[in-house]
Amino acid sequence: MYELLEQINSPDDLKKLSIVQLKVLAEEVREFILGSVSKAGGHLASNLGVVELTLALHYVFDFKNDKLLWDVGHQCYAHKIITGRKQGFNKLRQADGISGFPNPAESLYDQFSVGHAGTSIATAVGMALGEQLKTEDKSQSINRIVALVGDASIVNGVSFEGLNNLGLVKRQLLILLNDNSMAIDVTQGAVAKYFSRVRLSQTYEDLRKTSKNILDHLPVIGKGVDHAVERIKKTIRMALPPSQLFESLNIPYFGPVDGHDVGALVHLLRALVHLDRPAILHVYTKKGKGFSPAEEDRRAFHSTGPFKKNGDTIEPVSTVPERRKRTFTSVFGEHIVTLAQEDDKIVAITSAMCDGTGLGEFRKNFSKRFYDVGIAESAAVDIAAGLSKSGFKPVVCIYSTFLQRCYDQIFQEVALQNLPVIFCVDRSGFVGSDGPTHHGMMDIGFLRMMPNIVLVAPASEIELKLALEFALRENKPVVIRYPKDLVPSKEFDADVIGTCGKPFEAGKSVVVREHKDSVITIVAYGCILIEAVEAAKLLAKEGIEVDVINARFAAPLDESRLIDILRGGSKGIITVEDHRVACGFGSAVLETVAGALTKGISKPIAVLGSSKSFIKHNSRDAQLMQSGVNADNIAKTAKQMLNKSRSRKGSKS
Ligand SMILES: Cc1ncc(C[n+]2csc(CCOP(=O)(O)OP(=O)(O)O)c2C)c(N)n1
Repeated sequence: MYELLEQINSPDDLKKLSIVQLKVLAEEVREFILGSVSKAGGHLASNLGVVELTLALHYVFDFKNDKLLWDVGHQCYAHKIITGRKQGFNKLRQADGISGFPNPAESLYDQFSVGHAGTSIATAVGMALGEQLKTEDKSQSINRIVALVGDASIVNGVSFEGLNNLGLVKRQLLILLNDNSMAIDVTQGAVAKYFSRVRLSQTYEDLRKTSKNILDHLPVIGKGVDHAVERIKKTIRMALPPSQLFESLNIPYFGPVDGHDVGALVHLLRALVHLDRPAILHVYTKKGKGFSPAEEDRRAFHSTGPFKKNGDTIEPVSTVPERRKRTFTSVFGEHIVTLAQEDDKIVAITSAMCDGTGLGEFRKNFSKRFYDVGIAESAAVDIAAGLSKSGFKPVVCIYSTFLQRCYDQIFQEVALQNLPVIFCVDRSGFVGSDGPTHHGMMDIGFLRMMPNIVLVAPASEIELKLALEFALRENKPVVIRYPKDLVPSKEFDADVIGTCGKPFEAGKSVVVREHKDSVITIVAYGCILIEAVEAAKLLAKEGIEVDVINARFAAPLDESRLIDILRGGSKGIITVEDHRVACGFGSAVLETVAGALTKGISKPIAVLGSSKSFIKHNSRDAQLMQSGVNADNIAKTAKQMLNKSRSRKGSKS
């Protein structure tokens, strides 16, 4: 079936092929990607778009020595396939299969473990500077460096900061701008408009002429380069709209060219490989190329679950029963629309993650109050701060892992001003198959030390709605964290939350289960409450009664409740969270209890959460289990605590 691909186990095998064979191989690689993603799910459309580009790069460069840096990295499947990792695609993004992002632990062909946008240019500048320092004699510097960056990621602030420093590099460094006019959604902002104006003015013939023009003037090394670059720029300027953006930054710019013509790409790269200075090659590709459902709905196929492919029609495969498909994200998306209908001061902001954060309906209903600012999380927070200053109620929706980019903006422009900005922090905790770049394991830690910020974590559907309503009432910055997960069933809400489904009150926890003979108190923060309740039921079956507290807040913490527990009959406290133990919710509890210790009260405390290591791609359930944040381990911890308490008592008597 894969006549050529079967023979490709490394880029060296690729180099033996002719250009005609490369074209055939590109189709086989596409089929292979489709087959793997349809079975396991994964990033599809961006990967289908860069197949020819990837083959051409490996054909021309030698990435055993040369360095290829991916931006975001979700588009590296073809690269992995031809760098000896085909087998891993049987279990793409699963525990013992290949990861969906570049990973140096997997292969010497990967430089950085990445998943966040905007990093490739600056890291490439750093690597180029390193090579430059190692060998002052430019001609000896044989390790070439290529950064491949998408049109949505190149506008990220970090990318621009990298470009701003490109002048430091006095040797080869090629930036490949892969322009498919899409982020996950259509690319946003002024630069995107600029690119799309240029793109619309191009015919296929223009692209072909540009390639020829570049080839006519290159390769040139050393002295002639300036003239050649100037000549090329002039000819491009005559024939095509100039790329003033890069020229004004003094970066030699080539293109735009067709990113699916593998032959032309090979010739171009062979010419550019000799350039002894940084340059940009602007390449047009099509997201979803070669698979019509993905070409037609590029947004839906950016990342997809498993599907059945029948020719060009597809049928999603879901392991989740229809009635349980409500996620924290979808509940948020619905409720924010309901609230915005009643309050026209609510505005929503996303950084290129409209669908991912559940804002699709909001955008449809309130387009004037919706802002997609592109991959620009820090700016999103400052724009929110400005909106808040103008009297609006901004709701900023950013995944936990990407919120790490906004630390200083949250500190200065929001917390220090005590502005009522609401942060809806989706993908908090383990995220499953995207792995360590995407887990949201640090938000409690880095936010709870900031004065003024209220940290909330709802445990269920009702609670998420209540938390949002609370945040809109509270005249302070409020962070609501929730996971990439289904909400617990309606029965859970009715049985467990129903009894305490009262409005959120700042810093107040609620009791969800208590018993007069309780021996341990479990305090759960957020979605993980369901595991704590399950643990309590398991223990009850063994005749051990425990209390369960739904903390609701990590800041301010319900200190008086904690002091009450310390003073009460419980033998100890177990805290549970879907977050790293270090600096998390349990640590906040420990800090409070340490204060209480000085007043002469002490009890054993177990803090359950993720350890200080990076947990690799797997299912979310498996990751929680691996971290001991599940009902069985909570119950086991309670029994251990009880046994220790009994043996202490025994040894005293
Ligand atoms: C800092 C950051 N914010 C948001 C995302 C989520 N995200 C993943 S891919 C993507 C779009 C990337 O578009 P582009 O760079 O043009 O690459 P393409 O997928 O089009 O190849 C976004 C927004 C991210 N990975 N990193």
